[in-house]
Amino acid sequence: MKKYFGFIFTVVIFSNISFSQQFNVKDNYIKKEVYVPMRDGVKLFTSIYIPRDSTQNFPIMLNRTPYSVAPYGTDNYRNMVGPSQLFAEEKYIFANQDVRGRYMSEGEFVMMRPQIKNKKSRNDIDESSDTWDTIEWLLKNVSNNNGKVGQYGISYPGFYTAVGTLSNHPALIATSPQAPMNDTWLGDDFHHNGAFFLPHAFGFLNGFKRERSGPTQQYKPGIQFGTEDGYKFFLEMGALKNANKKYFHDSLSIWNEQMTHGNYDDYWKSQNVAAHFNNFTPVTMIVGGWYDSEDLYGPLKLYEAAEKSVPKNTYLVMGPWTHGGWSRNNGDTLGDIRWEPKTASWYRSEIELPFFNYYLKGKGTNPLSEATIFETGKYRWHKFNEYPPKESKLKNFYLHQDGSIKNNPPKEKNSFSEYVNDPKKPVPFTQDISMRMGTLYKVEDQRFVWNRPDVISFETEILNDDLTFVGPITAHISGSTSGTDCDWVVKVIDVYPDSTKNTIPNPRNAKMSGYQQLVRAEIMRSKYRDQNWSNPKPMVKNKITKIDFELQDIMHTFKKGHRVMIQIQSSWFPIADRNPGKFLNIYEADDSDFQKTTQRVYHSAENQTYISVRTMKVAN
Ligand code: PG9
Repeated sequence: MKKYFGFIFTVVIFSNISFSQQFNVKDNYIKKEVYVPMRDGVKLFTSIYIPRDSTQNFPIMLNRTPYSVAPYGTDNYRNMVGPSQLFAEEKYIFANQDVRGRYMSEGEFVMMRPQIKNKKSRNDIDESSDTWDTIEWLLKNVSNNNGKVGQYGISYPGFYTAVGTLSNHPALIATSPQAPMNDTWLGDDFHHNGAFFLPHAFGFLNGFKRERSGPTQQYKPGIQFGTEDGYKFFLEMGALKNANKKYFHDSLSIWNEQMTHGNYDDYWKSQNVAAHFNNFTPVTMIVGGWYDSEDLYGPLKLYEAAEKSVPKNTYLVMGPWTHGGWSRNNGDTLGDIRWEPKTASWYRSEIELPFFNYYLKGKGTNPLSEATIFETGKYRWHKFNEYPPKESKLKNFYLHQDGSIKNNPPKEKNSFSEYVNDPKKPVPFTQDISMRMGTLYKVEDQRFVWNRPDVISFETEILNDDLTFVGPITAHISGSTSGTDCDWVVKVIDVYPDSTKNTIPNPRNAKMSGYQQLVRAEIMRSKYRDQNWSNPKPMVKNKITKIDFELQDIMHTFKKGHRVMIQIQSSWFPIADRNPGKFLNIYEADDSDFQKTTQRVYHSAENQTYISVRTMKVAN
């Protein structure tokens, strides 16, 4: 089956499925707390909710987390157990576990603990072996289980689900890694193409990775920054090495550790999950959100990896969601943008629950097609038998001297656009005043930067027809810099017609006339341009150089009457740390290393700059 169904299923009919009244977990479940022994003797704290109904056997839903299984105490119940309230109502056994070294579990915590391929002794443990040992114990010790286990988790727990899948325990029938982190140097969380995602790493590590002397229900809080203005705070902090000097004072070992691994060395490579994500036995539904600012790379790359060896076991669901947005709310809005279908509630009732019910309870039918993909712009679901869909065709969109974007390459000689990047006045990534990376920037109106002198913009003619992009976008830059390193940020933007009237109110009362909605953006550090991530290489000053890099996938329709815009800039602050414009180890750079550079983007016959992306006709 390799064909697009041509089937747009109306979610609207399902969209009114509202949550039933808050379900009372305590009335329906008995809670137990146990220490589950691992093969090396370390015991992991596990809290288990078992249906009070003892007339049937139930499958076990396992969730392994570094974020705590709180509340602790057998009399203290969670308000919600399982991926959604629907699971609690359906009746499953829920086993939630603090992973090794976190909260009430024993042992040592390791960030994204590397997989051990050939385990030789009982002390060769990884998260797959901990998953296996946990499942073994649960099957033997929890009464009323039906011998079938499912595992799920979002983000970090999504990572544990992905590596749990690799345990290949025969009772682990179905798993769902949701927004799983795959590689936090190449594209998830901490870095994108080697550029350091500063507020995200700074805020997360400060809060998350505090030391403990043994099992604990609570960690010491991170330091307080005393401001909500991230742009100002990080600009005043200056060079990265000032973070420890000014704020952490050696209290955050993980920060110091990461600062010594600037390049993609074995430290990062050993954490990559996709390299192992093959030949597994559970049926796996990978879930991701188009608007996920943390882990969009993870689900897409794990799907790609799994498709090479176990295509029959793997399904993909991509919706218009922020990080984990499918597990809460309705999924019908982000920032200034609104759409009709309530995609998250639909996913929970029509995809997630039926998927696990089918595989773990033998109930109903499998609700999945190979790929269940949401098209933003037109805001509707599609089912594909292949992702990216086979009938999509690669097309190039070239930048031209007159500021246009055309499908034909330019003919001019020696044509370029030039701008100066000043690391002391970096281009902001958002208008939001926040210490966090947040998620609103994913669809934010780019008019707040488009006419800055350090941002260059190109746009198509008004579209005569809908134009749908699907799959990854690749940026091909012919560029030069007056320094020995610089960043390239490419943003793909949907420009609304000037005549657009606000028909639905949005929270900021933003005017949608001429709105420049960000659709996808990515950063690339020139020194990694050969994608030899472990061995960066300086730019030769003012030499035209080819820089190719992937922007993460989309499925977006630029509607008739809209335009496609591309903006290029060399800073994107503070979401990504600043490039000093000099080839050096940025983690050791001094404030005085940061210098202005002049970048040129060529759009000539010999040196073209363009994006390539699959486009397809989608039936209306
Ligand atoms: N994506 C998350 C994260 C993991 C590790 C570091 C930083 C963030 C998470 O939400 O689990």
